Amino acid sequence: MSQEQDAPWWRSAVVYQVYPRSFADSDGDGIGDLPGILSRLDHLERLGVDVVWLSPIYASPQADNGYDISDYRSIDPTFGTMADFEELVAALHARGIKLVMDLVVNHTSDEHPWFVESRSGPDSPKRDWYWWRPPREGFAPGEPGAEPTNWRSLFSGPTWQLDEATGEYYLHLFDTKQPDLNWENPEVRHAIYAMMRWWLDRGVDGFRMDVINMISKDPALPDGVPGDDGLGDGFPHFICGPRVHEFLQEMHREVFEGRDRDLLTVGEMPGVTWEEAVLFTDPARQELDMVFQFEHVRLDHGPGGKFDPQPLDLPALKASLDRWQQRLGEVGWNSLYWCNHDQPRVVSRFGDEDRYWRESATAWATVLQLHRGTPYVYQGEELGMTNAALATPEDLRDVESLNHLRHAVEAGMEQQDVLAGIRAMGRDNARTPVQWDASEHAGFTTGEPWIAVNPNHGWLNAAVQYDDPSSVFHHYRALIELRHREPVVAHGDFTMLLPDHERVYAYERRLGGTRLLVVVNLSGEPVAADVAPSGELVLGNLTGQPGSGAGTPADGSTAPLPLQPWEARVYLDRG
Ligand code: ISL
Repeated sequence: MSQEQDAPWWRSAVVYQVYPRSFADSDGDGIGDLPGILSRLDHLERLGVDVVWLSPIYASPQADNGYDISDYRSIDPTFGTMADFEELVAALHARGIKLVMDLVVNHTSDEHPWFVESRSGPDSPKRDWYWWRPPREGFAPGEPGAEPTNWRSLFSGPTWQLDEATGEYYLHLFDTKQPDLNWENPEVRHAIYAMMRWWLDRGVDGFRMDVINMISKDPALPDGVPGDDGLGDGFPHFICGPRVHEFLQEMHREVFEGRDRDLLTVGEMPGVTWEEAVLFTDPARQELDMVFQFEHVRLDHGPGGKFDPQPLDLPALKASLDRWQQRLGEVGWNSLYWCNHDQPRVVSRFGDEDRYWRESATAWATVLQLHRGTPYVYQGEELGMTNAALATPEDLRDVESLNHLRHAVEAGMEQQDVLAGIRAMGRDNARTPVQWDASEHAGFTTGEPWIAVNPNHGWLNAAVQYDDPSSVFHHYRALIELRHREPVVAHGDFTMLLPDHERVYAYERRLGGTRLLVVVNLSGEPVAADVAPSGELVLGNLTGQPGSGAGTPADGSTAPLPLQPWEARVYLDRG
C-alpha cells in the first residue's frame, strides 16, 4: 500500500463547523436548530466537505451558548429533540458526511446535577467531582485575596467563586457558571468516558474536545505571576498539566480502542506548543488525531491581550505556520483554521472587507486550505462573511465580551476604547446568522434573530454566490475539490518560500515528482513575486480564473511573477 493509501481518511478530509445557534432556524424562534441544519445539507454537500463539527447542542442554560452543559445526554430543546438529532446523523451519513460532536468536559454548567449535588455540602459524595478549596490561609471567606489561587479567568476576573453556603470556593477557568470538573477523580473520568461511548453508539463519528489541555491542573494550585490587574497568569499551572497525556491515553483506551478507524478526534488546546502537539498527535501514543493550536491567531494580540489588536506581521505568521508544518510534518498532524466561533472573521481581521472583499477572502482561503493538515471551514467563511456591526453594548451577546467590558470599565478604561477592541476581536463577530439570501433576516429565521443579522446580507449571501462561478463559495469548493483530487495536497511535504516577504505568502508542496506551487499577494498593491511557476495554473482567484485547468500554462519563467492586489495562484506540475 502506498503511504497515501495507508493514511488515515481525515488527512484528505475537510471539516465544516456548524455553530447551531446561528446556522438556520426552522421554527421561527430566532435561534438556529437541528431541523434548520437538516434543511441546509445541500449547501454542505455542494461545498464538498467531508465532516460536520457541531458546536454543543446538549441541554444548557446557554450562559456560554452551550459550552456550559447541564445534561450531556440530552438535546437542548432550543435546538430540537433526540429524534431531530438522529434524523440529522442519518441524513449526513446518507450523503457521506460524518458528524463530530463538541465535547466540553473541562467544566460543566453550574446547573448540571453533578455540580448541584457537589455544592450541596462538604460531605456530598460528589464534592470531589469539582475543585473546592477553603479561603487562602489567613483570609475570611469573601475577603479580597481570599481566593485559593490568584489565577485570572479566561473570561476576566478571578477563577474562584465563593459559595456562601459552605464558605468554600470553587474553580472556574471560564465563567462563574462553568465550574471546572476535577479530572484527578477517577469517578469523573469514567462518567465522561461512559457518556462518550453513549454518543459513539448513536452514530457520532468523533469529538472536538473543548480546552482539553486544561483538564490536568497542578494539584498544588500554585499562584501565577501577577499582572497589572493583580491577578496571576495561571496558564503555566493548568495548560498541558502533569497528567494530561495520561488522561488522554486512558480516554483512548476506554472510549476509542476497538472502534473502527473512521473516527476523528481533535483537541482544542489554547497555549499548546508544537513540542506538546507532537506528543498529543503522535499516532504511536494513541491520544488524539490532531489539535487546534493558537500561535497563529494570537500574533495580532497586542500588549493588552486579545482585545488590543495590532496589525498582522506576515513574516511572523509565515514563520509560525512553517514551524508547525515542519514540526508536525512527519510525526503528528496539523489542523488548519483561520475562523471559528471564537475568532473574528478572517476577511475583516486580515483581509480587506471593502474594496477587495472577494479577492482578499479567496486569497486567505487559498493560503490556508493547501497547507499540510486538515482544514476547518467555519460557517459563513465559505461565503466571505465579515465581522458584525457591533455598535453598542446592547449589540453584544458573548459572555467573554460582556465580562471583559464590565471588568475593563470597572478598572477605569473608557467604554468606547473597550468597545473598539470588542468590535475588532469579539466572538460575536463570528456568531451573526449565516447569510443565506437577501431577505429580511437573510433567510436565517422568520422570527426575530437572537443576534442581529449583518446588514450586508443584501449582497453578501449564499443565493447570490451559488450562481457566480467566481464567488467566494465556488473558490472554497474548488480548493476542497483540489484537495480531494490531488494527493500532493493531503500528503505532500511543505516548503515555505519568500519567508521574509512582507506581502507575499508562497509555498510549495511536493509528492514524488509532483509539485504544487501556491503564491498569494496578501496586499492591496500589485507585487512581483520571485517564484518560478511550473506546470499548469490550476486555480486562481481573479474573476475569470475559476481554475480547473482554465488558466494559462506557466512558461517556467524565473522572472518575478506579477500579481494583482490580493491575487492568488496555484500551479500544479506533475513532473
Ligand atoms: O476566545 C478565545 C479565543 O481567543 C478563547 O479565550 C476561548 O474562549 C478559548 O479558546 C476556549 O474556547 C473554548 O472554551 C470556552 C468557550 O467559551 C469557547 O467557545 C470554546 O471554543 C469555554 O468552554
